[in-house]
Amino acid sequence: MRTQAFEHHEGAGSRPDRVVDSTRETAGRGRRGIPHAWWFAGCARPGLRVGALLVAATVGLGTVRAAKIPVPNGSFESPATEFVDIRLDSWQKTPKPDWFDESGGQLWDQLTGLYLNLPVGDPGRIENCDGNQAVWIFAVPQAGFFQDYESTDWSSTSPLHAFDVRYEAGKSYQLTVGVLGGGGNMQAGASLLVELYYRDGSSNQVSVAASTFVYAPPPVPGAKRFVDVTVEVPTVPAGAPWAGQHIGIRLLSTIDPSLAGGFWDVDNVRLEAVGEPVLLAPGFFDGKFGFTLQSAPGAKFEILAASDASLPLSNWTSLATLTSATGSIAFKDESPTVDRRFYRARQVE
Ligand SMILES: [Ca+2]
Repeated sequence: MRTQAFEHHEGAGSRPDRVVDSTRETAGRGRRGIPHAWWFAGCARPGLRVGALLVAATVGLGTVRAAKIPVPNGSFESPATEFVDIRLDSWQKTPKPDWFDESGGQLWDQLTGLYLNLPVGDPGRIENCDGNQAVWIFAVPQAGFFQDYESTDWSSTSPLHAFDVRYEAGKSYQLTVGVLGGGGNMQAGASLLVELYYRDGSSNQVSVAASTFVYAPPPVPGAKRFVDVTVEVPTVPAGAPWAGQHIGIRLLSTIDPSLAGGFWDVDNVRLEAVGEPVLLAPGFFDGKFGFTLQSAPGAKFEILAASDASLPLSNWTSLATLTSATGSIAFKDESPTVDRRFYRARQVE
């Protein structure tokens, strides 16, 4: 007798659900961590199918349901400048490669820096600049900067330990960066890497996920606007090498040397985490079926039920709306017991 099953289900939201768990075995065999009442109920009701628990994560990355993670100086507003400044607070510049020759007067340190956006009415103004300032990155191979727990900036030679955020198992992440190409007669095909990484045991920066933005001149020159480039890290498995490691963000010119020239404008580095909602510990409690909903703290869910899991969402019955203040909240179905019922938790806020 299969008494409980967790199934995979395609959600109605902007991304597919995850497999929550595989089918489990017969009740009455005793499983650690399952309330005794559940096993008693299961044995006492031979033939009862408790159906399936589904997680319909209608939450999508980048929606308001994601938790924002502050990135120190993510908008490049510091230090404040009235024109330009090659000092970047909180970000460590990539080291000068041996092949870069500073004898011509251009220093590696000058390939990145921040600037004050131009005033309203100036054709060079970037319309959707976040705050007052943004940065430039010259389209030279390996020019760029990064930030993690161990990184430094111009003001320090020792790690700042300011960006103290780790990849947490069960969560997914999205990095978003505003990028504008074309500065200084940049050539088509110039590329910029936007990356999330972690440091391995030897302190090497190991990529977890990355996007490469390739410049293509607009067919019709228009107002200057940043375009959001996103990098998504899928739900972190507990056994992933980056689970529990500090998050690192890197912006790097990956241009082919033959295309070198011009510069990128970059602004508004944003990082968000989404806690994967899961339904746990199903069982009968005082004769009523219930389970625990685990999610990101503060998330609000609607609990829905149906006799047929294939029914469209609009045909499911709403049982309750729960706000999970701590990230873990119990639910018990108080409605009359039925032979078979499917449940899903839909995040609504
Ligand atoms: Ca800014």
